[in-house]
Amino acid sequence: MSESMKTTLNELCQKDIATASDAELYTALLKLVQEQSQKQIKPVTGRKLYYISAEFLIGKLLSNNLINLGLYDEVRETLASIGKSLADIEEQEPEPSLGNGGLGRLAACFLDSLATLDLPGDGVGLRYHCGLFHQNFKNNIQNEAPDFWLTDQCAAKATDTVFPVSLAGNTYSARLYKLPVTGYEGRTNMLNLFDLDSVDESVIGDGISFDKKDIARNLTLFLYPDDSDEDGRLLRIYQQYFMVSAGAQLILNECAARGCNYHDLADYAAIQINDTHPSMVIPELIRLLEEHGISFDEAVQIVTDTCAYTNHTILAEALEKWPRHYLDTVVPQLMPIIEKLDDIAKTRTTDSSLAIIDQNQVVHMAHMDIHFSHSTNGVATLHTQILKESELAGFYQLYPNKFNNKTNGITFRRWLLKCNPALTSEIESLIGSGFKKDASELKKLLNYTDDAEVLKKLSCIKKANKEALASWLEDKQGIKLNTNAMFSIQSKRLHEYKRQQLNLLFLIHEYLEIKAGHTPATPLVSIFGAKAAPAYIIAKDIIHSLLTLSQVISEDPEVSRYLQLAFVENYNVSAAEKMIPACDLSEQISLASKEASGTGNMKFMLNGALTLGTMDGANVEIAEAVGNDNIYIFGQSSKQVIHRYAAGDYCAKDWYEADPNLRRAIDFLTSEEMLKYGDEEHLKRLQNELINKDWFQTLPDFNAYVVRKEQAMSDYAVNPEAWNRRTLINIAEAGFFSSDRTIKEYDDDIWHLGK
Ligand code: T68
Repeated sequence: MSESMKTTLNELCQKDIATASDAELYTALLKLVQEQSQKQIKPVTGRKLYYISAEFLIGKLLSNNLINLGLYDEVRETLASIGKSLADIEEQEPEPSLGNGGLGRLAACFLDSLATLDLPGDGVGLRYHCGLFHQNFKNNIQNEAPDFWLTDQCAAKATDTVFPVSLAGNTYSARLYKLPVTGYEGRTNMLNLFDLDSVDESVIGDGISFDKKDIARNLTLFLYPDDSDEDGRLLRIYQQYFMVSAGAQLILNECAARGCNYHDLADYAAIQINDTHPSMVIPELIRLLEEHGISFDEAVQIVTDTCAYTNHTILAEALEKWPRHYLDTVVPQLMPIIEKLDDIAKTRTTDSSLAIIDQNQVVHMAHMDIHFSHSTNGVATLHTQILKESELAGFYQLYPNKFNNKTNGITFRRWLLKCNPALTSEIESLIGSGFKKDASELKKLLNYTDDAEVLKKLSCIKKANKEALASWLEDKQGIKLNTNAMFSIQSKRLHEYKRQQLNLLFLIHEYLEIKAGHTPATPLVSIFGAKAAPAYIIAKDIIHSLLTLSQVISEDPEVSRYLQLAFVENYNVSAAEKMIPACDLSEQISLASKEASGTGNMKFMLNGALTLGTMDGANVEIAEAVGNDNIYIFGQSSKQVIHRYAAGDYCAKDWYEADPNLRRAIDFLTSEEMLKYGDEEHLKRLQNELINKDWFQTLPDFNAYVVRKEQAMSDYAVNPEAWNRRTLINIAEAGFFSSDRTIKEYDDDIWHLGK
């Protein structure tokens, strides 16, 4: 215990901390973090990054900030000395869920790495009043409830800075909120979030529906409002423009304050456009520069030199395109500029498929980004290659030098130091603490692959993490897990391309095998965490089928001795921090070519899980790093998949009819056992989808998946020491997947910050 920390906390609490409540201690720690992070703020010289993103999935901040500020151990020990637990105090913090999944979490990891690497780089986004919905299960069905996370104590503080933003001809005031972002032994940057004072949380009833037309009261109420109707889509555009207009004004003001005369904007600012949601920053900046007296042609050049674009998907339906009349309604001031940009684009190419505004008067946001920014990057080697060769081939021919790859990464501070302290201190005892700032040092662990004691220690840490997950899940959902089993985990957004349905079919297969007397090599606990978009019907059917199967299994003692299926309710960053360290087998089973990168795959690897995956996204690079003996790869290659789509002759029913195991598993969806706990409409719809459509080619990969997973289960059971060795190799080779490496690459190739 440190006396000086105790004195500091007593002062911040204005009482003896021994008598303080968890809430009072939480407030005191927030103040401590605030004071210390202020000290790390540094003046900006040269180029500063503005990472504009509709999502920043930052998760809880208290412990992470304490780690980054070097205060964590001291605070934890001081509190422990008076019988208080930092983990309990952390429960006071509402979780900011300002993102859907990988894209938003990547933005948060990037902010951590920027500050850690002492690079000047701020985030720009929206201060949503409700983050991603809160998920709960009733009758094996997902329900959604609003997630109010803003409290008086929220670390994002209102400032006096407001910017006028014109939406559909009416002017609104965007207020700036600032949330400090601490780096590990680095600097403090800012996450700048904009909001409208008039937004009114009381308009939300008990559901998540609301009047999407009432912009003044609703604009920033929800992250990613349901866009299954036109009002929802318009609201998304209102949000996006509000964000980029206020963001662009902030950027111009900050640069001007540092001496920029706008002509030289690109020397002061680098703007990274995170997917197409912030794309309107391009015409908006041009508009603002023109207001400052700069000619249109010069403004176009300045903006191109300043902006860069990251693509996160090849799913055509996720590449935003808006009917032009939407933009005419919401941002009439931008349409003349977008038209002029489209005219310029047409002078550069005769290929009409590269137009910004197509013949049907649809505006393609990604096209505007590629034509009028200086860099377009994909997020894993395979993804970038597919962009170049197929999805964006026309653009690649036109601008070969703009295209580059930046394989994603994760911050090791949150995804190792914070979430797996036992593994962190074991690594530290073996190779020192250099890996915390230079992740490539993890390779030094390769010296211990034959050290039986180290391997044993790794498996003890894993076991303890499984116990911790089990006890958390028991408290939370009353589920008792067998911690002697192998833990396989698939946690990510629910989407057909991610293929939770393939895992479902495997579990049904296993269930039926056990019923037929074929017991598996090891007991298996299969854990899921996933939210489905509220309007995504088949995704909700998949959740329903998994929950129903879970009940079928748990009610059957003959099976549940060998097999358990647990679905973690309301999967979020905090849940991930508990699940990932407890995992043996990381399920990364997307249809090859569809997962741009994945970042969960990296988190599991870093925490000593082996990957069971397709050759998709960053799995390809994980396989390269660890070698084929230390990963379980299965399924069609991206080339085969792309070929099958191009041929247009995939017929799921043929596969269903040809493979008796597959047929048996799919038929089981509507069996008596399932119908006992499940809803026929949901189960039938999924069954029908799998037999008659299966757009993401689950069936052709079923057999290979079963074979590989059973192989993994047998390896795990038969030779635990060999398994532990392979987990060590995975940890040792994870260094490449640090977001510090990713950020260095962005800086070296695209941003050149501080220069
Ligand atoms: C993900 N994309 C990719 N999109 O799917 C994943 N939100 O492979 C990749 O690792 C990750 O980005 C980071 O690059 C998303 O998470 C969204 O969440 C999304 C899409 C549309 C609208 C809003």
